[in-house]
Amino acid sequence: MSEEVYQPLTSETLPMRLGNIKSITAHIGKDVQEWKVTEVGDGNLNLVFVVSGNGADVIIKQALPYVRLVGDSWPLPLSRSFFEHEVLVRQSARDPGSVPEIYYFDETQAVIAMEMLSPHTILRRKLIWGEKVVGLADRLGKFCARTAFRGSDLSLETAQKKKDVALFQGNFELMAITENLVFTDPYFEADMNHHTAELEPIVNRLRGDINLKREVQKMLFKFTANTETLLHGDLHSGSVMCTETETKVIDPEFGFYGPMGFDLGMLISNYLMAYFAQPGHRLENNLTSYQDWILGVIKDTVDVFMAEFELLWKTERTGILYPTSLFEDQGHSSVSALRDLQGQIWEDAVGICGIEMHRRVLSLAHNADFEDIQKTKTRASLEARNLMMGRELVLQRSAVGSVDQLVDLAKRYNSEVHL
Ligand code: SR1
Ligand code: MG
Repeated sequence: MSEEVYQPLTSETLPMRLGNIKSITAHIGKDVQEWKVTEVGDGNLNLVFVVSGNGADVIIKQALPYVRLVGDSWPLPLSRSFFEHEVLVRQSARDPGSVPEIYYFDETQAVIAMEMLSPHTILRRKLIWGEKVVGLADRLGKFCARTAFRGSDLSLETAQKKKDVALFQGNFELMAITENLVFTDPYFEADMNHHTAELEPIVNRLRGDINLKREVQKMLFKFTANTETLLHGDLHSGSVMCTETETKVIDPEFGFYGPMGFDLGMLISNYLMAYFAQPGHRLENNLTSYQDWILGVIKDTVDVFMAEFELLWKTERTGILYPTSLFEDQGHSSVSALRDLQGQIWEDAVGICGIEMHRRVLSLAHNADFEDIQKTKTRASLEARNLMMGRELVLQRSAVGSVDQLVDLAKRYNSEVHL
């Protein structure tokens, strides 16, 4: 008996290879002659096909055995597709409706078939175009809180949590990418790094800052050693799809167990980069109001996160941590313990936020928010504000005690000239 081998799909082979899978044809229709297949992947890693037929469209995502952004000189395991599917299942259970519906998964072929989100657009594009999304902060604040809480020892039984941590340690190649590209490469001249030439003086200053490197390493230690909860692992604005009123989270292949503030911090940093980049995308007359809207989204996201986390703390604390048997059942309030934990989550989120602001400008994978600004002098001056605020967030993360302080800092850096 021959073992099935992995083969990348093409637009031509896809109908023949997936045309007899009922959970897919139930959506597209059985007549593969009618299927129209378009490869739309523009991310860093995978093939993504939109398949249309007589029914609804379906997304087929297939992992490649290498990093698409770089080529086959950088191999990457297909198992990331398995982990992506595992995370999607958990996210869907922990925050129903937050992720696309999954129709089919094939581990050997590293294929996930899922709901086509239409007419959704990648959030990063909307932020560049100056479009608003109703309910964005509410949806993602709740998503971060529910997945953080319900994937942690506050909610899970000990065996369930430990087994799941053990399972996800297998996603180590993807964690290694984050360890290098996010936490390490920005702070020295790593091979694949690049940055806008005019930024050189700022880059030298950051890379010469030993305190900064030390504090980033402390955050990396948390990334590697703290298995607090199951995280999305790559929650930037390219991992979110929206209409004017609906928001969904996609692409959790970097899923890992880590600090509860990780997803929240990465999300905020991508809003901040969108905020700082705005002068490169629009004119003075609607610049300020759109920038204010982004800052409002950041504030509301954090407020929603904290409120939802508190609600879950009060209603769903069924795990091994802070059991009600030790607190409420003894007539003891657990509110101060909750506030301690929320403070720690916030501090971690602020630190991660600053680091992500650095890596998207200095490391390998940059953001279109800045990259789409053609005039390099303009781009560099905006990136400089972002880099310097990122530095302050990492170094002063324990002093940035609230989202209001973070928003005030953003306004200050947005008015400063660093280049
Ligand atoms: C080589 S992968 C580069 C980046 O793309 C992904 O979306 C992650 O953010 C990763 O760091
Ligand atoms: Mg991705």
